[in-house]
Amino acid sequence: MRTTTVGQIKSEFMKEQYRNQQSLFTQSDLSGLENLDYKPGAAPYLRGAYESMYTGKPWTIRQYTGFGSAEETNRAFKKSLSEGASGLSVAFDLPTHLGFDSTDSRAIAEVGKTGVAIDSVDDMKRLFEGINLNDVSVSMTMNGAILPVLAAFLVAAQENGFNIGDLKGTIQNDILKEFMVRNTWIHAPTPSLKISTDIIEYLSHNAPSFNSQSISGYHFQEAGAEPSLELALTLANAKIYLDNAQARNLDLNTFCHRLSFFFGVGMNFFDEIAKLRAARVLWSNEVIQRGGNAKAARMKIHCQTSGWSLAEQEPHNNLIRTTIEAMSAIFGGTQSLHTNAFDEALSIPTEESARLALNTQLILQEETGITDIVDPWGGSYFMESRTQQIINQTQQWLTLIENNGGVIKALESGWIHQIIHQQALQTQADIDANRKPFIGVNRYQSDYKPTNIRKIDNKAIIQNQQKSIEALKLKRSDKHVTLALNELTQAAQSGTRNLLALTMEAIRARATIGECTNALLKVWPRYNPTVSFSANQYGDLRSNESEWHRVKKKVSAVRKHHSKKPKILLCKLGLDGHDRGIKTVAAGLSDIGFDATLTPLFLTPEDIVELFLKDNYCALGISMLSGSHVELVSKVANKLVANASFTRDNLPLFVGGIIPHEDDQLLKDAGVKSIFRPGTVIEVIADQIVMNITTLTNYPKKLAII
Ligand code: MLC
Ligand code: 5AD
Repeated sequence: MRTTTVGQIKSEFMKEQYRNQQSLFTQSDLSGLENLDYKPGAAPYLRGAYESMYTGKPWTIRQYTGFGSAEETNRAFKKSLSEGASGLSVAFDLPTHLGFDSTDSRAIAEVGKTGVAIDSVDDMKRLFEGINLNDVSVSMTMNGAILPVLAAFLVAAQENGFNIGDLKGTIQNDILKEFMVRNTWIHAPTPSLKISTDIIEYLSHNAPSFNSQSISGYHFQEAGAEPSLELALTLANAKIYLDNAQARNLDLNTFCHRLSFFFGVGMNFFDEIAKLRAARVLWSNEVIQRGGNAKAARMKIHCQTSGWSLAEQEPHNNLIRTTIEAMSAIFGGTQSLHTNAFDEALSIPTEESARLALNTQLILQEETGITDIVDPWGGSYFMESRTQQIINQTQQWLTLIENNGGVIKALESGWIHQIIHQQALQTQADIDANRKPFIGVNRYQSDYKPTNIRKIDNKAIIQNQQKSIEALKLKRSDKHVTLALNELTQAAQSGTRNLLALTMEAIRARATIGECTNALLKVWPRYNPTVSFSANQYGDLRSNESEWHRVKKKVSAVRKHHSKKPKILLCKLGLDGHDRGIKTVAAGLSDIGFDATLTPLFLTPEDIVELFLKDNYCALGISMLSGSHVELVSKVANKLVANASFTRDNLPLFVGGIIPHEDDQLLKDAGVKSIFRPGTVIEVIADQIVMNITTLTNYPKKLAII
């Protein structure tokens, strides 16, 4: 079973890709389905979590927002609320996610870039200054540094006069999917799961209106999973969380209704609606089978339109994609929704693109009449049978996960990574081969480039964070902080006390997020798994194409010259763990003839240079999605030029990812030879690399011109 490939699974589970096999559905497709008798607001909630659905209360418009400093993000929150948003959602920067203070040398390049920088409870107070937390619910996407960040939120709320018993909101607290795809873990899985259960326990006792988890499928979809696999992995993880909470003797009917869910909604219009309907049924059945009541069994969902489905090419097309995806989420009965900005594939949103994204929801909510009807797809021959099909497919995936040892074993063995990666490769091959339509990317291309994108210059932010940390340290009692941090370390060691309660005391004493993390790292060091990719699948899917073969021959000519495959080192750099792209590139380059090595995540420029110089690599490829490419890639280039026999001109350095065009020159000046943006097909990448390495080094003329 362990060797199951996507090819096998495809024949079992997946419909013919991108086209429905059956085009007409009739009453006969409903035969045997129980679905038709289900009522909205009643278990198993097929037709919606609430009886009145949007006629009682429309979905919450909740836009994921965060950049720069707490003050800047606070202004963006207030703007969003004044423009019609009905909830808030915090995007933290990568250093905060990984428990580094903004002053840490590993953090500096990424402070405030893809989210807001939070170092302490004082930053958290600035983040929510002037916002009434009794009225507005706040979601926080936090999993790695969850203890100090959630503690800072709770203590900030208390110090601002709110009773934590009244707070409404959600903390993501879904660590398993971090290990599977999102990659902002800090400690190993076992201690991380203890932390997660501590949070459920603390919140269910002290903040009963706060959702203690947002169990996520979104990131599986972004990493490549199709809808039923996304759903299966989400439910498999949710069941582990239930097991752990129940093993702690928490009462299902006390905590379970505060476990919420989060799904991605991509361009697979009908299946996304069916997926949300199927999700509610499967969860309800699971909870009721464990003895939960109807309230505990009600699945509540947040959705986000898919970032991956958006293109860098002709970005205004993304407004249309996002609108269609938002409609799937709404028809599926989501409780809360984030719609992506159209410039997603270029940078984080500008004021203009953020406003358009929000307006997309306002228009759907207020102009279309969509909110007047509860579950408008209910009873549709097609939708009901598709929902049942997704239920069946999801159950088959769940069985397959069990056959691979259950979710934890399948995670540790790499099976889960592999299955998702293989689906990503399938999709990429189909786009690259123009089998899966992607307007403006593989057909109807144009040269249009937008100019106005948000750039974060974080020098001033870093200085401010430094000053705030200094001010915080001046006014605190170091003795008190040390005592609180020691207590945290001891509690991690003993495993018997609730870590959130203790972290709140350290945070209240003005320990920083980094200091709290370090106190735990003494017991549970940073986790560092290897990353792998699948060979042969992508190449097999492209094997009929002439362009693929043309470039493969070129790589082969280089191989013959060296009597071995050209070695390429591929890596992510810094704290960014979004590795779908680099894994796809590694698989593709390997299949086209390179000897590709993929490094573990979270390497510093120093680490990368050391690895590169250790072996006989002919090229270095770096994937950057965090907006820190200029700082971090330049450091790599400078070190290579300083330490080895490279000049800027002959550095075999390549960069891929979200790179604004205006940064091209800076990167080229540093020594980067080619920049590959989302949507670049593998053979173009391979061709460029071969062309560059054969002209850069002393190759015979014949090779340089192939
Ligand atoms: C709602 N209510 C109703 C009703 N509709 N009551 C009667 N009839 C109706 N029709 C009541 C609910 O019971 C609830 O009360 C209250 O109104 C609020 O409704 P809700 O449905 O709970 O909505 P909300 O508060 O918005 O909560 C939605 C949620 C929550 C449960 C899904 O967990 C949430 O907001 N999640 C957001 C997660 C998020 O934004 N994540 C961003 C991830 S970005 P009561 O009393 O029952 O509470 C990311 C990207 C990355 O992760 O970085 O990788
Ligand atoms: N602001 C707005 N949206 C963001 N995303 C990530 N960071 C931000 C941010 N700071 C969104 C993107 C991405 C998804 C993970 O979350 O849509 O695809």
